[in-house]
Amino acid sequence: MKIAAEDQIKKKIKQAQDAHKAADERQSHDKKRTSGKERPVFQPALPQNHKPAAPGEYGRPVDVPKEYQQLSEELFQRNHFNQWVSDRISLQRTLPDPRPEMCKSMTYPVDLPSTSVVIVFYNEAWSTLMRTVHSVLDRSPPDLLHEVILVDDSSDELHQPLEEYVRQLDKVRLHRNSQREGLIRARLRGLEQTSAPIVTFLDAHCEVTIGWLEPLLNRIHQDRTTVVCPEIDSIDLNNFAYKYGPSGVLRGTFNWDLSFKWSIAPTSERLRRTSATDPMRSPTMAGGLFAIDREYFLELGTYDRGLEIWGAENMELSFKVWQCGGKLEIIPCSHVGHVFREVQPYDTSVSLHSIANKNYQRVAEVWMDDYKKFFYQRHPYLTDQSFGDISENLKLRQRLKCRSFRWYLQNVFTDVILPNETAIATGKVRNPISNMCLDTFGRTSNTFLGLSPCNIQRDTMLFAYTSRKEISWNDACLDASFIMPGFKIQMAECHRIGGNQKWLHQKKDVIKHVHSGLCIDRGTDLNPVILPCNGSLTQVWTFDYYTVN
Ligand code: LR7
Ligand code: MN
Repeated sequence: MKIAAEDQIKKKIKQAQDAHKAADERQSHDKKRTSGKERPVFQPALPQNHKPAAPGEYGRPVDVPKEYQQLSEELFQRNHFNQWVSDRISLQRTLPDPRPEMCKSMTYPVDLPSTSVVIVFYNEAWSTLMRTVHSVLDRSPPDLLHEVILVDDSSDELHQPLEEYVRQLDKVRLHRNSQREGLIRARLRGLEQTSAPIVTFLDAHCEVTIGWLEPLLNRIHQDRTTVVCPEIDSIDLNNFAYKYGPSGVLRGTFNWDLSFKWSIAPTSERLRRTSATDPMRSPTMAGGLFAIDREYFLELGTYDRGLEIWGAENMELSFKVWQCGGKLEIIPCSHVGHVFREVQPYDTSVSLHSIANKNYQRVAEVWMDDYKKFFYQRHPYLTDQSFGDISENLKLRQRLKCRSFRWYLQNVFTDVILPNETAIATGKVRNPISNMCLDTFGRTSNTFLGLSPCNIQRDTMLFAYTSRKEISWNDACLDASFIMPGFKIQMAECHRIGGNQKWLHQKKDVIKHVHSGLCIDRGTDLNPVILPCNGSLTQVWTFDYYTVN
């Protein structure tokens, strides 16, 4: 998750928390609306041999003793989470109940449709994978869980005992891909083998919590064109603590490079919802954790099969669902934990970065109409890259009579901030004499701007110089609020009023801070600074692309 404007988010979370508490109290006085045949939420039994003091129980963090630190660090490199810790924790550990109070007394129709759960995995650690499976088996009402389909996307290690282990688990089946398909087509392989009316997808390092399933299925039962996501909590990648915040605060949006982003729901959405248990409409989904009516998914053409390995299928499905008449929601009464990794551990022949970018490009081309120009502004070097054949996708969009991207922005992602219509220059910002380039390192909120060698390929090095005379990276702008020579430049949320974020620049020339008249200098370490303009080559900068010369 982006750490942008963290303080602001925390403040807003607090406000929303208070509002929800008040709503909860109001509602609990209301009469509960139950229609004859209703079921309470399924109460899982404690596992046999449950040891309350064992490591990780109740979602507690697990520390690594000194003597195992080195081993645990080695294992960390394999999965990019602390496998040593995961291996210490029971596959059936207990968890806290992260739901809003009101969810606990909810009841659901007895005749909810059942679901198949599909979990795809590639080189996942055994303990995290199996903890995902056991949490599903233990915490789903037996009559609503039809089956669990595991799809091994041709992992390097076979987890040999997996077949045997799975055989003794009721309802669980294993399919092994003979070659690596990537998570998108692997999910479709899983889908082919499901037979329940609803399909629920999970990543292979999740833990579901009490009551997670009923509200998801119920919502689809009410309206089959609703695609639903649980609230996603965090399983700490270092100590496997189960962490959660308030529900119903964040929803999914995107950056213009099409990466997923959590955003505070706008006031309109908060007002539309009258209870803490009400579903929240979400412009996008994170991707890995959702339930969908099986037939409806097929009607939507499932995923674009041209998407490789990892990335963009979440945007594709989000745009498709909204634009083609469906809805996407986050259900506050359903909570699932996920191990958020900081990097993807996959070895691929070409960089994962370029694979994902091609995926994003396909999605932009099919769904975003003219707005794809904003995507290309963030990825100027993709303009002349091929993205394969998308004619089938375009036909599908026509056949389903899907609405425009403009409609989606006006009706769904209503709080979107469009980048400035005119970017004067885009791409990396290079200081030719040193061949160092500006780099945000993904940090956007009151942190220093950095520098990296220009030969590195990273989205965090792609800026736009706009007609507003801002130099921006997503919603963050170069900012010089301490205007003393030698001060480092900061990244701060773009405030759109010029001032300390206004810069003058021409091709192969200085970048001059309008307010102070100082120039960006590459400085002497890895942070550019502002200095009096002195004609030095350390103050010359050039963007990759200029729209006007
Ligand atoms: O080649 C592969 N084959 C696979 O089967 C690569 C991956 N996989 C499996 C992998 O083992 C895992 O179970 O696919 C699953 C997802 O891969 P992750 O865990 O590396 O993805 P992620 O959690 O980093 O990324 C999010 O975005 C992805 C974009 O393609 C997918 O949609 C992920 O499912 C999605 N994860 C979530 O939504 C969890 C919440 C994260 C947030 C925000
Ligand atoms: Mn994941």
